[in-house]
Amino acid sequence: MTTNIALITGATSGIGKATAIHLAKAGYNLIICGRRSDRLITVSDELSAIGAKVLVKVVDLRNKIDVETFISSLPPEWKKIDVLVNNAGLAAGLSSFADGDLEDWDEMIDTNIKGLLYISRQIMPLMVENSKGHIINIGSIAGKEIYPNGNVYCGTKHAVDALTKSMRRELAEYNIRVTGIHPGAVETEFSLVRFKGDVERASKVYEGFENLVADDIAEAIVWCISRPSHVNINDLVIMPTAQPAAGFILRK
Ligand code: NDP
Ligand code: 8X3
Repeated sequence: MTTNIALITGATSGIGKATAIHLAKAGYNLIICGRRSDRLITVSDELSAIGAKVLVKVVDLRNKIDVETFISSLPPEWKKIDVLVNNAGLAAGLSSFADGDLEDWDEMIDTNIKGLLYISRQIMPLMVENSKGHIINIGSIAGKEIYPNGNVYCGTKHAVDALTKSMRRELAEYNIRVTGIHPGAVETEFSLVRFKGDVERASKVYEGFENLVADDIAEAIVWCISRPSHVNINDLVIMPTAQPAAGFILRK
């Protein structure tokens, strides 16, 4: 029996890394990518120790030529991708529109929307050819609601939500499942990235309440893909109990 293959974008930290570990434990072989090569090697070693075969690729998803080369140059045995987890993404800054940094806007739009599209465009034909597959798009509560100064990040995640619905509508006839996962606050490197390395500001985001951890989301992803093939989990919104709405956290 052949082993299933999952490709996870942004597997160098946080939700992507946790998902890679959970999928390795579930018996998957993994293609992992991200920009930080040292991190990819560390994660790869961890996955190999669990028993998974691993293919590592350093790639910036904003570069459509590199994304195309990455997938077209995969060895044939790695092209039968069963699961694509579109996880790579970021928030950059937390400012009003009037104070917004255009570089931040470009980075979020280019990564969260265009990067997700570039890699999906390469993998969908492979899944269509196999008449099976499962695409998991990591959206956010910021793709369901908005919060003060979330503006462009919220816009990119609303776009992910719309793209997820469009993919599901279009790919069902090829037996390809599509799931949107929309977390609230998960303690990862997310806030450190958003606040550009300001450790104190980033750690304050998670003070005084019990945030989600990356394993919470990874477990949900494994649950979605392990449902029987006639069952598609369309959409999961997963929140800390203390965060009943976007941008609203009950802190002690
Ligand atoms: P992390 O910052 O820990 O992880 C983000 C991952 O995305 C890293 O592996 C990073 O890898 C990768 N990445 C970012 N930009 C690029 C790029 N241009 N090309 C390739 N890879 C890239 O944050 P999270 O784990 O929290 O974030 C994962 C996803 O979850 C994101 O889409 C985020 O928007 C979403 N999310 C997060 C929430 C949270 O509260 N943490 C809540 C809701 C959704 P590298 O830097 O090595 O390239
Ligand atoms: C991030 C969700 O609520 O931390 O996508 O902004 S939140």
